[in-house]
Amino acid sequence: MTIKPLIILPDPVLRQVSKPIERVDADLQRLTDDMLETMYDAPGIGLAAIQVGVPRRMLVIDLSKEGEEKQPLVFINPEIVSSSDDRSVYEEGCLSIPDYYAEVERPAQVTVKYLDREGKEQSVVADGLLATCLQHEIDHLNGVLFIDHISRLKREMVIKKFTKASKSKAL
Ligand code: GNR
Ligand code: NI
Repeated sequence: MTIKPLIILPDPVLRQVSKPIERVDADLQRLTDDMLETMYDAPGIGLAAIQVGVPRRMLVIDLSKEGEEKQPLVFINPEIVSSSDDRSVYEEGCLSIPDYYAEVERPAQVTVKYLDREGKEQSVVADGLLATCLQHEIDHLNGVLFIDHISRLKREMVIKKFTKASKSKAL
């Protein structure tokens, strides 16, 4: 297993729309394991493949707390099939936008259809943090970041800050 480098704002890779997974095979299992290891190392509660530079529709989530048994979840080709009208607000962060947090309002409950790591069709009715995290990760598959859900002024400030930082680090 390998910890992969994370793609950071403003890298345009984060704006790519990821393509569906065609085969759930050994290569995909390896990518899954690498993504889980990368997420645990960060640490984060979710990770989309595009955040490690792979434009494929898959994501991993683990909401278990430190010291508890790990609960890795794998979602391949996930699709939101329904969303509740009621909303909830969470303070979100993103491994691709380190050390920036902002409140985001999203549907409180979503039903998501997906393939599991064996390639079997599944669906989950998610609420609470799982609902928020699934929506955050599925946004990544569509090139959308949580800062796209905050005010334009705040978003432009964050992008400006990360653009400056990336220029000062470039060789
Ligand atoms: O680690 C993460 N925490 C988090 C907190 C609130 C809402 C969403 C998230 S996902 C984030 C990891 C990440 O960037 N996934 O794409
Ligand atoms: Ni993210």
